[in-house]
Amino acid sequence: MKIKGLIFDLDGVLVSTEKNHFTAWKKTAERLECDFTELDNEQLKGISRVDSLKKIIALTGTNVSPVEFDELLIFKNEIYLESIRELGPADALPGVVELLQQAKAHDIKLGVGSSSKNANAILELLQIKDLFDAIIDGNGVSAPKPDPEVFLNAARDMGLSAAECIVFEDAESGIMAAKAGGFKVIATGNPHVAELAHAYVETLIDFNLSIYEESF
Ligand code: B16
Ligand code: MG
Repeated sequence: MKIKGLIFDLDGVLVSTEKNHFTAWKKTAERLECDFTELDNEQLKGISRVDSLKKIIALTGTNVSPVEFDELLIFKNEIYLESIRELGPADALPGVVELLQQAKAHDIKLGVGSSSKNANAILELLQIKDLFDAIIDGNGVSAPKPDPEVFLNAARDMGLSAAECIVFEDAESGIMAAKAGGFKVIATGNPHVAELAHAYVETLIDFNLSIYEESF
């Protein structure tokens, strides 16, 4: 099948902000007297801010009021935004810019499908936003990953079907979302989820489109 579009998850695929999310969630969890670990954080990768906080609260076995819930969301996002303030073009993950430029040169459409409500700001900091034909983020869906909506909306905005696109993901929730939408998925950057996807590349430097066009 001729591949006409590439759709990228943001955090963990285009840029390595998962550590920033982890640190911000850890500080938020401390307010709930919860000892939040990197292993716990693995379950949050790719899922929305609201769903992430629900999972952390479930770890504590307690309840919080709706007002406190909203305060915790704001607290987490403020720490996160402060930590990514100095992100710049050099922070795009290895192979990202080269792959985007190669794809553009071959008239392949480019999309972003991210759960993050900060996606547009991060793409601007990386100075790659203008390369994308479609950007769907956490503000543009009614059902977050693992629902396929984010990727289906990206493909729709690129004027393509799911079968014509490849999705790049680093998280279980995103891989499940892409598969549910009928996309071929390449996992990258996270060997823990390699088995769940159709293929795995350690970094985008290792991705060669012609190989996948033949095998998919
Ligand atoms: P925000 P992705 C996801 O982005 C992150 O993986 C996840 O850790 C985060 O909780 C989620 O975005 C929401 O992010 O708080 O910035 O709206 O991997 O789908 O690009
Ligand atoms: Mg991700």
